[in-house]
Amino acid sequence: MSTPYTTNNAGIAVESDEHSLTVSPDGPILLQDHYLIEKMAQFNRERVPERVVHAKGAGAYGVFEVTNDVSQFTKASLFQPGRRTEMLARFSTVAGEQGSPDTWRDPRGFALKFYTDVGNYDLVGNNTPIFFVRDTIKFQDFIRSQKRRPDNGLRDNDMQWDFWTLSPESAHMVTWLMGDRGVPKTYRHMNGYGSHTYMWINGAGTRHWVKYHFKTDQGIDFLTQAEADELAGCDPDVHRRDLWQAIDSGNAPSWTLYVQVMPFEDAADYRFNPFDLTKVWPHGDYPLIEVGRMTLNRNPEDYFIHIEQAAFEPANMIPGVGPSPDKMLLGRLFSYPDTHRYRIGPNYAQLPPNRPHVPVNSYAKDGPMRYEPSNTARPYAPNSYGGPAASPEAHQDIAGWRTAGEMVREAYTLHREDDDFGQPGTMVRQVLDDDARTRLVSNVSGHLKQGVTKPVLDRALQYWRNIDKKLGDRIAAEVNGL
Ligand code: HDE
Repeated sequence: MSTPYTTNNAGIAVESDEHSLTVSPDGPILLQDHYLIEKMAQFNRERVPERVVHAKGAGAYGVFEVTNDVSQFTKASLFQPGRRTEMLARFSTVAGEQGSPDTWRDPRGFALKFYTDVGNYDLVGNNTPIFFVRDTIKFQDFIRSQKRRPDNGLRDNDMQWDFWTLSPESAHMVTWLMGDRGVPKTYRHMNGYGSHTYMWINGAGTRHWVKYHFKTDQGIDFLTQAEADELAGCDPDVHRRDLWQAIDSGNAPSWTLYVQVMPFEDAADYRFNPFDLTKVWPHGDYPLIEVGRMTLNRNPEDYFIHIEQAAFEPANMIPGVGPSPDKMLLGRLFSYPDTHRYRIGPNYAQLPPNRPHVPVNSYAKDGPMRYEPSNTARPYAPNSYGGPAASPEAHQDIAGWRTAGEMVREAYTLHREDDDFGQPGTMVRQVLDDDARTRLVSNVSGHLKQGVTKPVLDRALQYWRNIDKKLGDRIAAEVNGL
Protein backbone atom coordinates (compact mmCIF):
# COMPACT_ATOMS: atom_id res chain seq x y z
CA MET A 1 0.00 0.00 0.00
CA SER A 2 1.52 3.37 -1.02
CA THR A 3 2.24 5.71 1.90
CA PRO A 4 -0.55 8.29 2.14
CA TYR A 5 0.70 11.85 1.63
CA THR A 6 0.46 14.32 4.51
CA THR A 7 -2.44 16.75 4.39
CA ASN A 8 -3.53 19.59 6.63
CA ASN A 9 -6.81 19.34 8.56
CA ALA A 10 -8.68 20.45 5.44
CA GLY A 11 -7.34 17.44 3.53
CA ILE A 12 -5.02 19.52 1.37
CA ALA A 13 -1.62 18.00 0.59
CA VAL A 14 1.27 19.81 2.30
CA GLU A 15 4.67 20.48 0.73
CA SER A 16 6.83 19.59 3.75
CA ASP A 17 6.62 18.13 7.23
CA GLU A 18 10.03 19.48 8.18
CA HIS A 19 10.56 23.01 6.83
CA SER A 20 8.66 26.16 7.72
CA LEU A 21 7.94 28.59 4.86
CA THR A 22 10.65 31.32 4.89
CA VAL A 23 12.10 34.01 2.65
CA SER A 24 15.22 32.21 1.36
CA PRO A 25 16.46 29.25 3.40
CA ASP A 26 17.86 31.53 6.10
CA GLY A 27 15.09 34.15 6.10
CA PRO A 28 12.11 34.89 8.41
CA ILE A 29 9.08 32.57 8.73
CA LEU A 30 6.01 33.79 6.80
CA LEU A 31 2.58 34.29 8.42
CA GLN A 32 1.02 32.65 5.35
CA ASP A 33 2.51 29.29 6.40
CA HIS A 34 -0.98 28.03 7.21
CA TYR A 35 0.21 24.45 7.87
CA LEU A 36 2.83 25.57 10.40
CA ILE A 37 0.26 27.71 12.23
CA GLU A 38 -2.30 24.88 12.16
CA LYS A 39 0.25 22.45 13.66
CA MET A 40 1.15 24.83 16.49
CA ALA A 41 -2.42 25.90 17.22
CA GLN A 42 -3.74 22.32 17.19
CA PHE A 43 -0.94 21.24 19.51
CA ASN A 44 -1.88 23.93 22.04
CA ARG A 45 -5.47 22.68 22.10
CA GLU A 46 -4.94 18.92 22.39
CA ARG A 47 -5.89 18.64 26.06
CA VAL A 48 -9.38 18.43 27.52
CA PRO A 49 -9.56 18.77 31.33
CA GLU A 50 -8.70 15.44 32.91
CA ARG A 51 -11.36 13.77 35.07
CA VAL A 52 -11.34 15.45 38.47
CA VAL A 53 -11.23 11.95 39.93
CA HIS A 54 -10.38 8.70 38.14
CA ALA A 55 -8.08 10.58 35.75
CA LYS A 56 -5.72 7.63 35.06
CA GLY A 57 -7.29 4.59 33.54
CA ALA A 58 -7.60 2.11 30.72
CA GLY A 59 -10.51 0.76 28.75
CA ALA A 60 -11.75 -1.69 26.17
CA TYR A 61 -14.85 -2.74 24.28
CA GLY A 62 -16.56 -6.07 24.74
CA VAL A 63 -19.81 -7.94 25.04
CA PHE A 64 -22.18 -8.96 27.81
CA GLU A 65 -24.00 -12.29 27.44
CA VAL A 66 -26.82 -13.52 29.67
CA THR A 67 -26.19 -16.97 31.15
CA ASN A 68 -29.09 -17.28 33.60
CA ASP A 69 -32.77 -16.32 33.50
CA VAL A 70 -33.39 -13.45 35.93
CA SER A 71 -36.47 -12.13 34.11
CA GLN A 72 -38.55 -12.83 37.23
CA PHE A 73 -36.69 -9.88 38.78
CA THR A 74 -36.14 -7.49 35.90
CA LYS A 75 -37.41 -6.69 32.44
CA ALA A 76 -34.20 -4.79 31.62
CA SER A 77 -33.46 -5.66 28.02
CA LEU A 78 -29.79 -6.61 28.42
CA PHE A 79 -30.58 -9.09 31.23
CA GLN A 80 -33.15 -11.13 29.23
CA PRO A 81 -32.37 -14.78 28.41
CA GLY A 82 -30.18 -15.23 25.34
CA ARG A 83 -29.37 -11.51 25.08
CA ARG A 84 -25.94 -10.36 23.87
CA THR A 85 -25.07 -6.66 24.32
CA GLU A 86 -22.07 -4.66 23.08
CA MET A 87 -20.34 -2.72 25.86
CA LEU A 88 -17.45 -0.49 26.90
CA ALA A 89 -15.51 -0.74 30.16
CA ARG A 90 -13.08 1.70 31.75
CA PHE A 91 -10.98 0.86 34.79
CA SER A 92 -9.17 3.56 36.73
CA THR A 93 -7.52 4.70 39.91
CA VAL A 94 -9.23 7.45 41.91
CA ALA A 95 -6.96 10.09 43.37
CA GLY A 96 -4.02 10.06 40.95
CA GLU A 97 -3.68 12.49 38.07
CA GLN A 98 -3.49 11.31 34.45
CA GLY A 99 0.25 10.69 34.64
CA SER A 100 0.17 8.94 38.01
CA PRO A 101 1.25 5.32 38.46
CA ASP A 102 -1.29 2.55 37.96
CA THR A 103 -0.06 0.85 41.13
CA TRP A 104 -0.77 3.53 43.73
CA ARG A 105 -2.90 2.16 46.59
CA ASP A 106 -6.39 3.32 45.68
CA PRO A 107 -9.83 1.93 44.86
CA ARG A 108 -10.22 1.13 41.17
CA GLY A 109 -13.03 2.47 39.01
CA PHE A 110 -15.06 -0.17 37.21
CA ALA A 111 -17.20 1.84 34.76
CA LEU A 112 -19.44 -0.02 32.31
CA LYS A 113 -21.54 1.24 29.41
CA PHE A 114 -23.96 -1.22 27.79
CA TYR A 115 -25.23 -0.25 24.32
CA THR A 116 -28.64 -1.86 24.74
CA ASP A 117 -31.50 -1.88 22.20
CA VAL A 118 -33.39 0.58 24.41
CA GLY A 119 -30.55 3.06 24.96
CA ASN A 120 -27.29 3.14 26.94
CA TYR A 121 -27.27 1.55 30.36
CA ASP A 122 -24.30 2.72 32.46
CA LEU A 123 -23.22 0.92 35.61
CA VAL A 124 -20.42 3.02 37.11
CA GLY A 125 -18.89 1.08 39.96
CA ASN A 126 -15.62 0.38 41.72
CA ASN A 127 -13.62 -2.69 42.60
CA THR A 128 -15.04 -2.38 46.11
CA PRO A 129 -18.67 -3.04 47.19
CA ILE A 130 -18.58 -0.09 49.59
CA PHE A 131 -17.31 3.50 49.79
CA PHE A 132 -15.65 5.89 52.24
CA VAL A 133 -18.67 8.08 52.95
CA ARG A 134 -22.43 7.68 52.85
CA ASP A 135 -23.60 11.20 51.97
CA THR A 136 -22.77 12.95 48.68
CA ILE A 137 -22.08 16.23 50.48
CA LYS A 138 -18.88 14.75 51.99
CA PHE A 139 -17.52 13.25 48.75
CA GLN A 140 -15.74 16.40 47.57
CA ASP A 141 -14.06 16.81 50.98
CA PHE A 142 -13.02 13.17 51.02
CA ILE A 143 -11.42 13.43 47.57
CA ARG A 144 -9.60 16.67 48.46
CA SER A 145 -8.12 14.97 51.54
CA GLN A 146 -6.63 12.29 49.25
CA LYS A 147 -5.17 14.69 46.69
CA ARG A 148 -2.74 17.62 47.04
CA ARG A 149 -2.49 20.30 49.68
CA PRO A 150 -3.25 23.83 48.46
CA ASP A 151 -0.13 25.29 50.12
CA ASN A 152 2.65 23.01 48.85
CA GLY A 153 0.88 20.95 46.18
CA LEU A 154 1.93 17.73 47.89
CA ARG A 155 -0.10 14.65 48.86
CA ASP A 156 -0.13 14.22 52.63
CA ASN A 157 -0.85 11.06 54.63
CA ASP A 158 -1.60 13.20 57.70
CA MET A 159 -4.40 14.90 55.75
CA GLN A 160 -5.79 11.55 54.64
CA TRP A 161 -5.89 10.10 58.13
CA ASP A 162 -7.23 13.37 59.55
CA PHE A 163 -10.27 13.06 57.31
CA TRP A 164 -10.69 9.31 57.77
CA THR A 165 -10.45 9.39 61.57
CA LEU A 166 -12.94 12.28 61.75
CA SER A 167 -15.29 10.30 59.46
CA PRO A 168 -15.62 6.89 61.15
CA GLU A 169 -18.05 5.74 58.43
CA SER A 170 -14.88 5.36 56.30
CA ALA A 171 -13.60 2.42 58.41
CA HIS A 172 -14.99 -0.38 56.24
CA MET A 173 -13.65 1.04 52.98
CA VAL A 174 -10.27 2.00 54.49
CA THR A 175 -9.89 -1.59 55.71
CA TRP A 176 -10.47 -2.74 52.12
CA LEU A 177 -8.16 -0.06 50.76
CA MET A 178 -5.24 -0.81 53.07
CA GLY A 179 -5.62 -4.56 52.51
CA ASP A 180 -4.71 -6.70 49.51
CA ARG A 181 -7.58 -5.35 47.33
CA GLY A 182 -6.03 -1.87 47.50
CA VAL A 183 -3.49 -2.72 44.78
CA PRO A 184 -4.83 -5.28 42.28
CA LYS A 185 -2.15 -7.19 40.33
CA THR A 186 -3.80 -6.04 37.08
CA TYR A 187 -7.19 -4.66 36.10
CA ARG A 188 -8.01 -8.24 35.02
CA HIS A 189 -7.48 -9.67 38.50
CA MET A 190 -10.02 -7.61 40.41
CA ASN A 191 -13.77 -7.79 40.93
CA GLY A 192 -16.18 -5.02 40.04
CA TYR A 193 -19.22 -3.92 42.05
CA GLY A 194 -22.16 -1.63 41.40
CA SER A 195 -21.58 -0.78 45.09
CA HIS A 196 -24.91 1.00 45.53
CA THR A 197 -28.23 -0.71 45.98
CA TYR A 198 -30.24 -0.38 42.78
CA MET A 199 -33.84 -1.19 41.94
CA TRP A 200 -34.90 -3.89 39.50
CA ILE A 201 -38.47 -3.97 38.13
CA ASN A 202 -39.89 -6.99 36.32
CA GLY A 203 -42.52 -7.11 33.58
CA ALA A 204 -45.35 -7.17 36.14
CA GLY A 205 -44.01 -4.04 37.83
CA THR A 206 -42.73 -5.93 40.89
CA ARG A 207 -39.75 -4.16 42.41
CA HIS A 208 -36.71 -5.67 44.12
CA TRP A 209 -33.50 -4.15 45.48
CA VAL A 210 -30.24 -5.49 44.00
CA LYS A 211 -26.49 -5.29 44.39
CA TYR A 212 -24.19 -6.13 41.45
CA HIS A 213 -21.04 -8.29 41.75
CA PHE A 214 -18.74 -8.76 38.73
CA LYS A 215 -16.42 -11.58 39.79
CA THR A 216 -13.23 -11.80 37.78
CA ASP A 217 -12.83 -15.08 35.89
CA GLN A 218 -9.05 -14.55 36.04
CA GLY A 219 -9.06 -14.91 39.84
CA ILE A 220 -8.31 -12.23 42.40
CA ASP A 221 -4.64 -11.31 42.65
CA PHE A 222 -2.81 -8.38 44.17
CA LEU A 223 0.55 -6.63 44.48
CA THR A 224 2.32 -6.23 47.81
CA GLN A 225 3.20 -2.68 48.79
CA ALA A 226 6.83 -3.31 47.86
CA GLU A 227 5.91 -4.66 44.40
CA ALA A 228 3.53 -1.74 43.87
CA ASP A 229 6.17 0.81 44.87
CA GLU A 230 8.73 -0.71 42.52
CA LEU A 231 6.32 -0.77 39.55
CA ALA A 232 5.25 2.81 40.30
CA GLY A 233 8.81 3.73 39.48
CA CYS A 234 9.83 1.39 36.70
CA ASP A 235 6.50 0.84 34.89
CA PRO A 236 3.81 3.37 35.90
CA ASP A 237 1.45 2.26 33.09
CA VAL A 238 1.69 -1.45 33.88
CA HIS A 239 -2.06 -1.98 34.30
CA ARG A 240 -2.95 -0.10 31.12
CA ARG A 241 -0.34 -2.09 29.20
CA ASP A 242 -1.46 -5.41 30.67
CA LEU A 243 -5.09 -4.90 29.62
CA TRP A 244 -4.08 -3.80 26.12
CA GLN A 245 -1.66 -6.69 25.60
CA ALA A 246 -4.03 -9.32 26.98
CA ILE A 247 -6.75 -8.30 24.53
CA ASP A 248 -4.29 -7.76 21.68
CA SER A 249 -2.97 -11.31 22.13
CA GLY A 250 -6.48 -12.79 22.17
CA ASN A 251 -6.45 -13.45 25.90
CA ALA A 252 -9.77 -11.64 26.48
CA PRO A 253 -10.49 -11.09 30.17
CA SER A 254 -13.98 -11.83 31.47
CA TRP A 255 -16.08 -11.35 34.55
CA THR A 256 -19.17 -13.24 35.71
CA LEU A 257 -22.01 -11.04 36.90
CA TYR A 258 -24.01 -12.04 39.97
CA VAL A 259 -26.66 -10.09 41.82
CA GLN A 260 -27.93 -10.17 45.36
CA VAL A 261 -31.72 -9.67 45.33
CA MET A 262 -33.68 -8.26 48.29
CA PRO A 263 -37.51 -8.27 48.25
CA PHE A 264 -38.70 -4.66 48.14
CA GLU A 265 -40.48 -4.86 51.51
CA ASP A 266 -37.42 -6.30 53.35
CA ALA A 267 -35.57 -2.98 53.21
CA ALA A 268 -37.52 -1.25 55.96
CA ASP A 269 -36.46 -3.51 58.80
CA TYR A 270 -33.33 -5.22 57.47
CA ARG A 271 -30.62 -5.40 60.18
CA PHE A 272 -28.38 -2.97 58.27
CA ASN A 273 -29.51 0.09 56.36
CA PRO A 274 -29.62 -1.54 52.89
CA PHE A 275 -29.05 1.83 51.17
CA ASP A 276 -25.97 2.82 53.21
CA LEU A 277 -23.02 2.63 50.82
CA THR A 278 -20.58 1.85 53.64
CA LYS A 279 -22.34 -1.49 54.26
CA VAL A 280 -22.49 -4.82 52.43
CA TRP A 281 -25.36 -7.30 52.51
CA PRO A 282 -23.98 -10.54 53.99
CA HIS A 283 -24.27 -13.25 51.33
CA GLY A 284 -25.90 -15.52 53.90
CA ASP A 285 -28.83 -13.10 53.96
CA TYR A 286 -29.07 -12.61 50.18
CA PRO A 287 -27.03 -15.14 48.18
CA LEU A 288 -25.46 -14.45 44.80
CA ILE A 289 -27.52 -15.25 41.71
CA GLU A 290 -25.68 -15.61 38.39
CA VAL A 291 -26.78 -13.31 35.58
CA GLY A 292 -24.21 -13.33 32.76
CA ARG A 293 -20.67 -12.81 31.57
CA MET A 294 -18.87 -9.71 30.37
CA THR A 295 -15.88 -10.27 28.07
CA LEU A 296 -13.54 -7.48 26.93
CA ASN A 297 -12.27 -8.48 23.50
CA ARG A 298 -11.59 -5.30 21.50
CA ASN A 299 -9.04 -2.56 22.15
CA PRO A 300 -10.03 1.01 21.25
CA GLU A 301 -8.51 2.18 17.97
CA ASP A 302 -7.75 5.58 19.49
CA TYR A 303 -7.24 6.02 23.23
CA PHE A 304 -8.23 9.69 23.42
CA ILE A 305 -11.38 9.34 21.29
CA HIS A 306 -12.73 6.23 22.97
CA ILE A 307 -11.39 6.24 26.51
CA GLU A 308 -10.43 9.80 27.40
CA GLN A 309 -13.76 11.00 26.00
CA ALA A 310 -15.84 8.13 27.38
CA ALA A 311 -18.67 9.60 29.46
CA PHE A 312 -20.26 7.26 31.97
CA GLU A 313 -23.29 8.34 33.94
CA PRO A 314 -25.18 6.43 36.63
CA ALA A 315 -28.36 8.24 35.52
CA ASN A 316 -28.37 6.21 32.27
CA MET A 317 -30.84 3.62 33.54
CA ILE A 318 -33.09 1.75 31.11
CA PRO A 319 -36.60 0.37 31.85
CA GLY A 320 -36.31 -2.40 34.42
CA VAL A 321 -33.55 -0.68 36.39
CA GLY A 322 -33.87 2.23 38.81
CA PRO A 323 -32.11 4.12 41.61
CA SER A 324 -32.57 3.66 45.36
CA PRO A 325 -32.69 6.08 48.31
CA ASP A 326 -28.87 5.80 48.60
CA LYS A 327 -27.80 9.44 49.09
CA MET A 328 -24.52 8.80 47.30
CA LEU A 329 -26.18 7.33 44.23
CA LEU A 330 -28.73 10.15 44.04
CA GLY A 331 -25.92 12.74 44.16
CA ARG A 332 -24.04 10.99 41.40
CA LEU A 333 -27.07 11.18 39.08
CA PHE A 334 -26.40 14.92 38.82
CA SER A 335 -22.63 14.98 39.02
CA TYR A 336 -21.61 12.84 36.06
CA PRO A 337 -23.47 14.61 33.23
CA ASP A 338 -22.41 17.88 34.85
CA THR A 339 -18.74 16.92 34.70
CA HIS A 340 -19.09 15.68 31.10
CA ARG A 341 -20.66 18.95 29.93
CA TYR A 342 -17.75 20.79 31.49
CA ARG A 343 -15.01 18.41 30.37
CA ILE A 344 -16.02 17.44 26.80
CA GLY A 345 -18.92 19.73 25.91
CA PRO A 346 -22.73 19.67 25.90
CA ASN A 347 -22.87 17.27 22.93
CA TYR A 348 -20.68 14.62 24.58
CA ALA A 349 -23.37 11.99 24.01
CA GLN A 350 -22.70 12.20 20.26
CA LEU A 351 -19.03 11.24 20.61
CA PRO A 352 -18.17 7.72 19.36
CA PRO A 353 -17.86 5.92 22.73
CA ASN A 354 -21.02 7.58 24.08
CA ARG A 355 -23.40 7.33 21.13
CA PRO A 356 -26.28 4.94 21.72
CA HIS A 357 -26.66 2.12 19.19
CA VAL A 358 -30.32 3.08 18.74
CA PRO A 359 -31.94 6.19 17.17
CA VAL A 360 -31.89 9.27 19.40
CA ASN A 361 -35.19 11.15 19.20
CA SER A 362 -34.50 13.82 21.78
CA TYR A 363 -35.30 17.51 21.21
CA ALA A 364 -31.72 18.56 21.99
CA LYS A 365 -30.23 20.71 19.25
CA ASP A 366 -27.25 22.99 18.41
CA GLY A 367 -24.40 23.68 20.84
CA PRO A 368 -20.67 23.34 20.12
CA MET A 369 -19.48 20.35 18.09
CA ARG A 370 -22.99 19.08 17.45
CA TYR A 371 -23.11 17.04 14.22
CA GLU A 372 -25.94 14.49 14.54
CA PRO A 373 -29.19 16.10 13.28
CA SER A 374 -32.23 15.97 15.56
CA ASN A 375 -34.84 13.56 14.24
CA THR A 376 -37.51 16.23 14.08
CA ALA A 377 -38.43 19.03 11.72
CA ARG A 378 -39.90 21.02 14.59
CA PRO A 379 -37.62 21.44 17.68
CA TYR A 380 -40.43 21.47 20.24
CA ALA A 381 -43.00 19.16 21.81
CA PRO A 382 -45.87 18.77 21.44
CA ASN A 383 -45.95 19.48 17.69
CA SER A 384 -48.31 18.53 14.90
CA TYR A 385 -45.54 17.74 12.42
CA GLY A 386 -44.84 14.14 13.44
CA GLY A 387 -42.11 14.98 15.95
CA PRO A 388 -41.29 12.42 18.63
CA ALA A 389 -43.85 12.23 21.46
CA ALA A 390 -43.24 10.81 24.94
CA SER A 391 -44.51 7.26 25.37
CA PRO A 392 -45.27 6.03 28.90
CA GLU A 393 -45.65 2.57 27.33
CA ALA A 394 -42.05 2.66 26.09
CA HIS A 395 -40.77 3.72 29.50
CA GLN A 396 -43.50 1.79 31.31
CA ASP A 397 -42.78 2.75 34.90
CA ILE A 398 -41.29 5.30 37.23
CA ALA A 399 -38.71 3.40 39.26
CA GLY A 400 -39.73 5.05 42.48
CA TRP A 401 -40.63 4.42 46.10
CA ARG A 402 -43.04 6.02 48.56
CA THR A 403 -41.53 8.81 50.68
CA ALA A 404 -42.77 11.54 53.06
CA GLY A 405 -41.54 13.67 56.00
CA GLU A 406 -40.05 17.01 57.04
CA MET A 407 -37.02 18.49 55.23
CA VAL A 408 -33.97 17.84 57.45
CA ARG A 409 -30.16 17.61 57.30
CA GLU A 410 -29.54 14.48 59.34
CA ALA A 411 -27.78 11.13 59.17
CA TYR A 412 -29.68 8.05 58.04
CA THR A 413 -32.05 6.49 60.59
CA LEU A 414 -30.06 3.69 62.20
CA HIS A 415 -31.01 0.05 61.60
CA ARG A 416 -30.46 -2.58 64.32
CA GLU A 417 -26.86 -3.49 63.47
CA ASP A 418 -25.77 -0.23 61.91
CA ASP A 419 -22.45 1.02 63.24
CA ASP A 420 -19.17 2.05 61.59
CA PHE A 421 -16.81 -0.61 62.93
CA GLY A 422 -18.92 -3.80 62.96
CA GLN A 423 -18.58 -4.85 59.33
CA PRO A 424 -14.86 -3.95 59.00
CA GLY A 425 -14.25 -5.86 62.22
CA THR A 426 -16.07 -8.88 60.81
CA MET A 427 -13.99 -8.60 57.65
CA VAL A 428 -10.72 -8.49 59.61
CA ARG A 429 -11.63 -11.43 61.87
CA GLN A 430 -13.62 -13.67 59.50
CA VAL A 431 -12.65 -12.83 55.92
CA LEU A 432 -8.90 -12.13 56.11
CA ASP A 433 -6.48 -14.95 56.88
CA ASP A 434 -3.39 -14.52 59.07
CA ASP A 435 -1.12 -13.55 56.19
CA ALA A 436 -3.63 -11.01 54.90
CA ARG A 437 -3.93 -9.53 58.39
CA THR A 438 -0.14 -9.28 58.64
CA ARG A 439 0.03 -7.49 55.28
CA LEU A 440 -2.76 -5.15 56.43
CA VAL A 441 -0.80 -4.29 59.61
CA SER A 442 2.31 -3.65 57.53
CA ASN A 443 0.48 -1.50 54.95
CA VAL A 444 -1.28 0.62 57.56
CA SER A 445 1.75 1.11 59.81
CA GLY A 446 3.92 1.90 56.78
CA HIS A 447 1.42 4.55 55.68
CA LEU A 448 1.09 6.01 59.17
CA LYS A 449 4.87 6.28 59.53
CA GLN A 450 5.02 8.59 56.53
CA GLY A 451 4.25 11.96 58.05
CA VAL A 452 1.22 11.22 60.22
CA THR A 453 1.69 13.10 63.47
CA LYS A 454 -0.11 13.54 66.81
CA PRO A 455 -3.04 14.10 67.40
CA VAL A 456 -4.03 12.47 64.08
CA LEU A 457 -1.79 9.48 64.74
CA ASP A 458 -3.40 8.78 68.12
CA ARG A 459 -6.87 8.98 66.55
CA ALA A 460 -5.74 6.60 63.78
CA LEU A 461 -4.50 4.00 66.27
CA GLN A 462 -7.81 4.23 68.15
CA TYR A 463 -9.67 3.97 64.78
CA TRP A 464 -7.98 0.60 64.14
CA ARG A 465 -8.59 -0.60 67.71
CA ASN A 466 -12.26 0.24 67.17
CA ILE A 467 -12.19 -1.99 64.08
CA ASP A 468 -10.36 -4.80 65.86
CA LYS A 469 -8.50 -4.40 69.17
CA LYS A 470 -5.80 -6.99 68.41
CA LEU A 471 -5.14 -5.59 64.96
CA GLY A 472 -5.04 -2.05 66.34
CA ASP A 473 -2.52 -3.08 68.99
CA ARG A 474 -0.33 -4.71 66.31
CA ILE A 475 -0.42 -1.54 64.23
CA ALA A 476 0.41 0.61 67.25
CA ALA A 477 3.36 -1.64 68.11
CA GLU A 478 4.70 -1.39 64.53
CA VAL A 479 4.25 2.39 64.45
CA ASN A 480 5.84 2.89 67.87
CA GLY A 481 8.69 0.55 66.95
CA LEU A 482 7.88 -1.79 69.83
FE1 HDE B 1 -17.54 8.92 41.02
N1 HDE B 1 -17.24 10.52 39.87
N2 HDE B 1 -18.50 10.05 42.34
N3 HDE B 1 -17.82 7.34 42.23
N4 HDE B 1 -16.69 7.79 39.68
C1 HDE B 1 -16.54 10.55 38.70
O1 HDE B 1 -17.29 11.73 36.80
C2 HDE B 1 -18.98 11.29 42.14
C3 HDE B 1 -18.39 7.33 43.49
C4 HDE B 1 -16.64 6.42 39.66
O2 HDE B 1 -14.06 5.84 34.02
C5 HDE B 1 -16.61 11.89 38.04
O3 HDE B 1 -16.64 11.26 34.68
C6 HDE B 1 -19.74 11.74 43.26
C7 HDE B 1 -18.73 6.02 43.89
C8 HDE B 1 -15.94 5.97 38.51
O4 HDE B 1 -14.88 7.75 33.27
C9 HDE B 1 -17.43 12.71 38.99
C10 HDE B 1 -19.68 10.75 44.18
C11 HDE B 1 -18.34 5.20 42.87
C12 HDE B 1 -15.55 7.10 37.81
C13 HDE B 1 -17.82 11.71 40.04
C14 HDE B 1 -18.91 9.70 43.61
C15 HDE B 1 -17.79 6.04 41.85
C16 HDE B 1 -16.04 8.21 38.55
C17 HDE B 1 -15.31 12.50 37.66
C18 HDE B 1 -20.29 10.74 45.58
C19 HDE B 1 -18.43 3.69 42.77
C20 HDE B 1 -14.74 7.14 36.51
C21 HDE B 1 -15.08 12.14 36.23
C22 HDE B 1 -21.71 10.67 45.57
C23 HDE B 1 -19.78 3.18 43.01
C24 HDE B 1 -15.65 6.94 35.35
C25 HDE B 1 -16.37 11.67 35.79
C26 HDE B 1 -14.81 6.83 34.11
C27 HDE B 1 -15.91 9.55 38.13
C28 HDE B 1 -18.70 12.06 40.98
C29 HDE B 1 -18.54 8.49 44.31
C30 HDE B 1 -17.23 5.50 40.63
C31 HDE B 1 -16.72 13.91 39.58
C32 HDE B 1 -20.43 13.10 43.37
C33 HDE B 1 -19.37 5.65 45.20
C34 HDE B 1 -15.68 4.51 38.14
O5 HDE B 1 -18.56 13.21 38.34
